[in-house]
Amino acid sequence: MSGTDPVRLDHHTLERYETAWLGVAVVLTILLFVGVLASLISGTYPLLGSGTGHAHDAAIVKGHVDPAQLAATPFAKPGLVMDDSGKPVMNAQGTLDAYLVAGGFTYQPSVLRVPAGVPVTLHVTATDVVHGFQLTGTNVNVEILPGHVASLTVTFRHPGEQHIICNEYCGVGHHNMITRFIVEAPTETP
Ligand SMILES: [Cu+2]
Repeated sequence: MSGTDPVRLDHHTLERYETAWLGVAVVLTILLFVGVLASLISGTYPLLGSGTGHAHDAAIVKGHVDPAQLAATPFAKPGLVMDDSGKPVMNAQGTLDAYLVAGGFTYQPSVLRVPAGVPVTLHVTATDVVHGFQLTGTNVNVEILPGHVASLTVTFRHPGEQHIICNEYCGVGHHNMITRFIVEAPTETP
């Protein structure tokens, strides 16, 4: 007996190790499949934003909206949220809200008038496929998914015209997807 002899495992011990490690591999494989299936079923995606606190936001839950039920949401009236007299409604955070819908190779509204110098929170969703939403010449650039609401706040500093374009190929009318933002100088001081 010398201490330098390599340890030799007998046949039965080797088989036990093999079985044990095979079991570990099987468990890991099952966990992987369960994880993938669970994320597919629960629809786990990163959220870009949730509701704004407006009462009519009830149909938008944690940045999700049913594309087939947009009529029950503020997306039914795309554009700035207005009061009954047609004036934009300032929310509790001191920003304006605008709702935009991408789909059918257009954005609605096709023209959005916003005041300069006031933060505007844009809520954007898609009705059909994935679209892009890029404010040309700026770093405003988000991906719009059906069923999801991307919310981002933008302050237009200078009066003039800006364009939103779709930068994710969405079909034959992709190149027509454009919406204009007309930034208006602040009108009056109360
Ligand atoms: Cu497109």
